[in-house]
Amino acid sequence: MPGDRIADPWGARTAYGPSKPWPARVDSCLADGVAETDVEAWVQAASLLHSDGDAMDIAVLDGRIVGVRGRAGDRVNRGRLEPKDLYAWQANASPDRLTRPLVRENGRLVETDWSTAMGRIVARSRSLIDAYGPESLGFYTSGQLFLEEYYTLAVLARAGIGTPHLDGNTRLCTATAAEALKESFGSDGQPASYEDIDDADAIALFGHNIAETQAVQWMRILDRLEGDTPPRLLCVDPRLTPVARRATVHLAPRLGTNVALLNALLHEVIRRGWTDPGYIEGHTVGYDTLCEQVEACSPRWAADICDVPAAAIEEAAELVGTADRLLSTVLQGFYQANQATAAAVQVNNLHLIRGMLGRPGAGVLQMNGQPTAENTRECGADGDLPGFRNWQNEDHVADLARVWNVEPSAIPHDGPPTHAMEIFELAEQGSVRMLWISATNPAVSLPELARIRTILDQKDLFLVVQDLFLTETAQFADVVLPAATWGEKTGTFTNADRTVHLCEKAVDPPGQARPDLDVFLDYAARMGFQDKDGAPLVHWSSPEEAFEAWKRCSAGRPCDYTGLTYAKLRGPTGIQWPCTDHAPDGTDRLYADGVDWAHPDRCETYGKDLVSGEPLGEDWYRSVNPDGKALIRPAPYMQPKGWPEEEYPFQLTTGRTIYHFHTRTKTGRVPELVEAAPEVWVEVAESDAARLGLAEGDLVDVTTRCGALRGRLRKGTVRPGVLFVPFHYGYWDTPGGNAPAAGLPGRAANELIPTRWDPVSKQPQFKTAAAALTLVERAAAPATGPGAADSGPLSPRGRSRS
Ligand SMILES: Nc1nc2c(c(=O)[nH]1)N[C@H]1C(S)=C(S)[C@@H](COP(=O)(O)OP(=O)(O)OC[C@H]3O[C@@H](n4cnc5c(=O)[nH]c(N)nc54)[C@H](O)[C@@H]3O)O[C@H]1N2
Ligand SMILES: Nc1nc2c(c(=O)[nH]1)N[C@H]1C(S)=C(S)[C@@H](COP(=O)(O)OP(=O)(O)OC[C@H]3O[C@@H](n4cnc5c(=O)[nH]c(N)nc54)[C@H](O)[C@@H]3O)O[C@H]1N2
Ligand SMILES: [Mo]
Repeated sequence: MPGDRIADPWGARTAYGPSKPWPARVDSCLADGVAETDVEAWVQAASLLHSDGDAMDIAVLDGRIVGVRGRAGDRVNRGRLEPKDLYAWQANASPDRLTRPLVRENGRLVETDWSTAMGRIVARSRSLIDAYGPESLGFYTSGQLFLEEYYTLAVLARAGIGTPHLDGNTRLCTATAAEALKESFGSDGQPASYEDIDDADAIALFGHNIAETQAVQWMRILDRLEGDTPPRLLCVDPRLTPVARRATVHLAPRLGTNVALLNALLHEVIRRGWTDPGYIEGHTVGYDTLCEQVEACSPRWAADICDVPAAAIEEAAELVGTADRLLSTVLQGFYQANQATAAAVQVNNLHLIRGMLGRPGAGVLQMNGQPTAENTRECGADGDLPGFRNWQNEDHVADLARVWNVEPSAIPHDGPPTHAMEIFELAEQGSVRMLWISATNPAVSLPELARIRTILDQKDLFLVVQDLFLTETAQFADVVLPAATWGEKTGTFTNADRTVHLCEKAVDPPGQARPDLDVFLDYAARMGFQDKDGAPLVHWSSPEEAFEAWKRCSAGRPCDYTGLTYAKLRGPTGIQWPCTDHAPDGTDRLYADGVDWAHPDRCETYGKDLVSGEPLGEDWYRSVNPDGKALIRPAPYMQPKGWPEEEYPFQLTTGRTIYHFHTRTKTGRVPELVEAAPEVWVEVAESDAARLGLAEGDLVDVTTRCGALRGRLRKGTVRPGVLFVPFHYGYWDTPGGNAPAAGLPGRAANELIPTRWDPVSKQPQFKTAAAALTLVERAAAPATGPGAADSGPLSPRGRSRS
């Protein structure tokens, strides 16, 4: 095992100066008693526990996974791994993996064989399509499968069945990243590169706790901070995160006021003349409307709304306004908060008016969260059409129909794609009658869990769940399909800076578990989906063939994969798309010479109103942006719903710790990670705790209009008036536990979160609810914690936090 990477998650520094290559450092972790020389094979892979795409090799001995080692040559991590990567491979061998399909008989789930399980799904699909049409079927997938799997699912759902009800949990995760990119640049596609960290002289992190959520890129920032001419850091986060502790300027705004803050930053940048008039003139439209919008948004105006000193806002404006090479990153503190898309777009505006795009160190990363969320989006498993095609542009639909050899009318495109929150609503209302959930655990991760349980529990909803474990969600299923996972199947995926990695099969899956691709292929074959000439619609049978099929679909699109092959991806490093004959080594940055994909004939969307979310239409788009430049899209600040009130005086927010991934189906089965963060906790400001007479470690209840949660109190990391709860913890007695009984407090943060979403991206607002805090029981002893990651949990093992 490595040095204690629980207490020291980021490991030793390898300092470096600007524009130098980031030195390699190889991290590894092998099972106790196994030496590197014992390992029989090292199999190439990359991490599936965040969007970083850290490249690694899986160590195999006697047909078992016995550890991992970072790949020194890879552009993303140069050998480094973070704590979850180092330890979580152990979860593959959990004794409670699903090894056989299950079907519901007389109310109970019982083991069966694949043919029975798939037979039931096919019979139900056919009878529902006959009786109620294709729209009675819905699919809710993930940001954690492989590209080949999403593409296959998108083809079979859209052109095979013909349902518009297909979305990913990327709706909870990166819907706003995609939408913000579309609104500003006409198309999805990450502009910047991780290598911009090497060159930037200022890095601004907006609602992004990168230290805990993309810990390897934080190592890269830490290495810059320790080297010559370190970059200045701006952190915008209501909590004192590890990022905030290292920031040059930390702004801790009131929750949900991001747009007010950004408008004040834009106001100052314009007022002080820090703009790039040449770039604005040459590459953008809409600058004048922005100037009008932010004219009255002085730092003093925002100071009142955000409860941040005006002088600190001015300092932040100077930091971003005077940088020569500004890199910004945006994540869930924006995407899951009030006015998500409007706020994320203002960060794009900052870069557009400063001309900070497309060159080393200057760029914006509208981040992804999940490892493969980029692929859900580009393959069209997220509601949009594959290859960032515009569903409102008949030429784009016809082009897709050509690739699939179907009639354009076979691809549903007469309305906006159904988003996940709407799919659940349709299931609630009874019009979606079969819901197939793959690689996501909505009974813990969606808002308002009491409601989600009621939806999943409906007798008339035929529920299929494809997972590794009998999760909280799987317990409601009519059919449970046991899936193979990372290390047990082959496929590719793309990280947040467009780097494509190949992840190869290292060992066999347990029992009868099968790769998700095989399950989707089996379904397509049994359903007999055909193209317009009567040939099989899904005409591939292996991951590599699926990849080749996807390449054809991506050809000529922003996410062009035509220059990639599995053989090429077996090289020393992942490769960034677009990768073509013209750019055989991939493309480090998009938009080096202005924007490519915003032309009305090429764009992925004609834009939406940033307040109401209403589509603005082709005529509007053609009139404001006839030449296809980048769009500067202003937005007014709107006060969040769920603002504190007398009965619920706190603002609740939720998020992550470095030690766990999501609903802990993997990390909750790994001793090192469980021990580091065994239980849910509630963070409160020192001053609020003092006012309420609460001490560290006290057992408290958090309540909102939706429900209640019980956990131990932790003091000092959030701004006054805010509560923070990690969302990783599901039912009390996982695995296989029960939901909280009616009226009793649960353990999952989403018991507390109301159903509300951004009108533009439709991403749920997990980060603002009005809440109350009450004492249940005094702590028996002073609390302790691991102390390294400062927003870390209470731990029975750790040092005392003083
Ligand atoms: N260790 C770990 N890493 C992960 C994951 C994981 O589960 N565990 N999940 C991955 C996934 S899918 C995702 S999406 C990413 C998420 O990565 P992040 O977005 O970095 O993580 P979060 O903790 O959800 O939220 C980030 C910050 O938003 C702040 N915040 C809350 N409300 C507001 C607000 O109104 N304004 C501002 N400015 N900030 C606010 C919170 O205090 C929090 O520190 O992480 C990825 N990486
Ligand atoms: N309150 C609150 N709620 C949130 C968030 C928040 O910050 N606060 N964040 C949101 C975000 S950003 C996200 S991304 C979601 C995440 O929410 P979920 O996607 O529901 O969380 P996971 O636990 O990652 O669920 C993935 C499931 O897939 C299974 N799985 C893993 N690998 C495979 C595989 O190869 N095949 C199959 N078939 N199954 C597999 C796992 O066992 C697990 O059950 O949560 C969202 N919910
Ligand atoms: Mo996410």
